[in-house]
Amino acid sequence: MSEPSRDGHAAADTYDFHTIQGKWLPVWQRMDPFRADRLAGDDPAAQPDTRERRYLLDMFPYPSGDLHMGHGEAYAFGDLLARYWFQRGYNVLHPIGWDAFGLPAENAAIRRNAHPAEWTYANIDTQAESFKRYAVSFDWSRRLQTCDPAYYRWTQWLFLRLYERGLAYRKASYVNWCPTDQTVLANEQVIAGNCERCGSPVTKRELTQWYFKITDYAQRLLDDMEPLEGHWPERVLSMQRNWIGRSEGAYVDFAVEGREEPVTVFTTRPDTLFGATFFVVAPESKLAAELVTADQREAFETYLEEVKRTTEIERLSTEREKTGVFLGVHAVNPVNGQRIPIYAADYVLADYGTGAIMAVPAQDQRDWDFARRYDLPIVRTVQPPADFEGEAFVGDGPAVNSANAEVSLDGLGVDEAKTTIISWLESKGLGRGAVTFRLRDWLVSRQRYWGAPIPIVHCSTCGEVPVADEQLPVELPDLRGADLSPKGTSPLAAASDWVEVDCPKCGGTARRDTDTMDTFVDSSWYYLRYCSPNDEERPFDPDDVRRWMPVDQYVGGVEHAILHLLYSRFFVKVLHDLGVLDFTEPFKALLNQGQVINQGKAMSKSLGNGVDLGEQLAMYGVDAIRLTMVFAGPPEDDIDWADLSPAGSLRFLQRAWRVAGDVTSELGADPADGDRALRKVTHAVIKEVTEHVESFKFNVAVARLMELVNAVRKAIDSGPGPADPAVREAAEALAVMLSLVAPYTAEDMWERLGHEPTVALVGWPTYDADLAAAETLTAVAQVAGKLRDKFEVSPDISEDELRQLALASERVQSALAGREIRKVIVRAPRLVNIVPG
Ligand code: ANZ
Ligand code: ZN
Repeated sequence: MSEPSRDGHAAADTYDFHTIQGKWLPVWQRMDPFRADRLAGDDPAAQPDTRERRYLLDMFPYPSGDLHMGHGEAYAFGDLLARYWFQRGYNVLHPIGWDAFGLPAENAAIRRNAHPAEWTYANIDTQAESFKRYAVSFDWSRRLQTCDPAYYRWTQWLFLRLYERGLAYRKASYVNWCPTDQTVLANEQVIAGNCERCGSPVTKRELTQWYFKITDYAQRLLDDMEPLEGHWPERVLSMQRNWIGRSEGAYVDFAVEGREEPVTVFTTRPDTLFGATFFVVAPESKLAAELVTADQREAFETYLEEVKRTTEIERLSTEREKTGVFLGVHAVNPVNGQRIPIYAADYVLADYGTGAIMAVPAQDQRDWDFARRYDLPIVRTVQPPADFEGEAFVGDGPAVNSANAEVSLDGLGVDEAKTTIISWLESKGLGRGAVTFRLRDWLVSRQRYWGAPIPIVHCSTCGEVPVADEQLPVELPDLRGADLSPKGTSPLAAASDWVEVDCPKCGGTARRDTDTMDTFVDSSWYYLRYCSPNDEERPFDPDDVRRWMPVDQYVGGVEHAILHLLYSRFFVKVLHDLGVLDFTEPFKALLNQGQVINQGKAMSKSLGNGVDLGEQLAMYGVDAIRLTMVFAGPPEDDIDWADLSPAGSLRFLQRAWRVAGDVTSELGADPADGDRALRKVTHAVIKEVTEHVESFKFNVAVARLMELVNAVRKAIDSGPGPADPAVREAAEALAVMLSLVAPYTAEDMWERLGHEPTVALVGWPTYDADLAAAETLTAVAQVAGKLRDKFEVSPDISEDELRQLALASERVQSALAGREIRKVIVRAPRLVNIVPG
């Protein structure tokens, strides 16, 4: 059945990945082995697949072209885990779909003068073919595309559910605006002050936009992270925490001269109230416009124009010189009655806290800088230590200068001073303890074409009227040939036939909302749709969702650490509150893969260091590329393609494949009769690979497989020979374990070993604990030649380890009785002799 393995292999014994790929891909396609519920009968309700379920979710791709190296890596990891679960006999859900709406499709369509749908679906087809060739274990029957009306119908349905609960609403506000893409952006899409998509500096515009009220869920989004600890990367949890940005403090009311109602500020440091020497409001807030006196109006308006051109990042920077303008009015400090001037300054943001602050220059550096620039008084209310050299002192210390006739904070530490002043303010009705969050409501409307239309009709009589559920989907008008280029208003507005409708309520003339939803809305619930992708009655079947959700393991890039994960968590909580889900977190565990870089840098067109996945696959084959990705390092680390050797991976696969061909024992030969030394290696490797896969040390697992290949090779060539049943045992275990990373090679090995396809479902090899246990022997420790202690040690213990072990022994120490040690003689692995002085 097989040729000898020495030099000069026969042609039939040449490993050729092209042939192997061409041979197995169609076989698998016919077998369709990776369907969820595979063991269910024709009527799954009557005859369900009762195996334990596991849901492995890969972040679904954006169809921006063919798959790239980053995909190659991410899906190699996700597939490794899914295949491991298949081998363990779980009923695995491993679906795939496309996040298919969004700007890139629209921009590409404009460039090519084509319809976004054409570009999108063509890319999806390309990627789907590539995924199949890449042998990812997807359940293809569940494939979805968020731009399909059959999908976005339910995105719209979910919008309406949020709308009914008051969680989707419209408001006018200053919003992030990308001047290049001519669209608003969510805060989450502004990266370091620039548009996430195109990199242009983001400016502000006042617009009426749709929002999801994620702020209602801020505290729960924080609290519910607790069970995720240890299962999500700590860095992702902390990014979420920071983004939500919980602050404890107080609201304090300040009277303003010549104004009826007081102005409230939010402060995290109410203990510093006695040091508030001026007052600042956000320039673009309504309050600023109301407060400014006629004298100061012109200066104020000039300043406001300047501010609108500044990004949020610049505004908050502590480095930047502070600017502002006096508004001509004064506030009154409620604790000491002092008149303090009110400024508008851009370091105060309109949409955080109340958009107004009490400025305490002695304790806050930005206030300090401003006070210096505008020559305002600085009063210390926390005593810094004697050696303090900074300007504003933000540390703890006894309060000073902080007393009035009724309350004194002097001498108290920061925390105690806070509680004291908050109770005093509360008793006087001048303020109250409070918690705020940095998280803003999620701006979901976009003035672009390629997205799910917002299912609302605007009627001059009835106002906002939701489209009835039965009328969904509100399909995108075709707009073929229309001008989609960014104009600042939605291209949908130009489709007058589509826009003009009868009001669902009164029947009068009305207009459809012409905005589309942010694509993050589409991706906030796709993992639910996978559970029952073809349900035509509802977004998902609650029974199916109950069976599969929450996702057991989510795999994807850390670039989604905030937006996508936060939004998905929010959606699940809302749906939980609606009574449709019985859990509150969508993803039990998260694995972030690193990036594939090249020559130390992220791949980019301008650097010319791009590596093309398709070319790599053509050169080395799918298995060698997957193996290279997995072997490169821990999954979270970046991998530098320049440092890796796909050719080396290919050689390893050849060696493994030849081993399978060399086996000459009968199928089913009893391994118990085989060579014990090889069996020990095989079982130890199975044990370790199992542990490494479960703890995501995939690279180490691969290293163990390499060790196993070497051991069988040796056994074939110079050990017990190819007919020994232990050689078959090793080769079979190798094929099964290798199927997680190199499915084609493994399948071909399996056939060479005399089996039927598919190796992917034969079951994970088990190990015999006795065989897997490392061999130990007994080492002795002597003191002055007398036996004092014994240890069980590994045969390859080092001299150093053995010495340490002996010296740490209590018996040895008591035999030494405090005497000095003159000499330690170590003969690893069996003997240590300690000679006292
Ligand atoms: C007085 C004070 C004294 C403050 C002091 C800090 C230190 P976090 O922790 O980020 O929530 N603040 C409030 N609203 C603001 C806004 N709209 N724009 C810019 N800054 C604003 O910070 C809350 C603190 O940031 C508040 O506490 C306020 O300054 C400022 F020694 O009030 B503080
Ligand atoms: Zn109406």
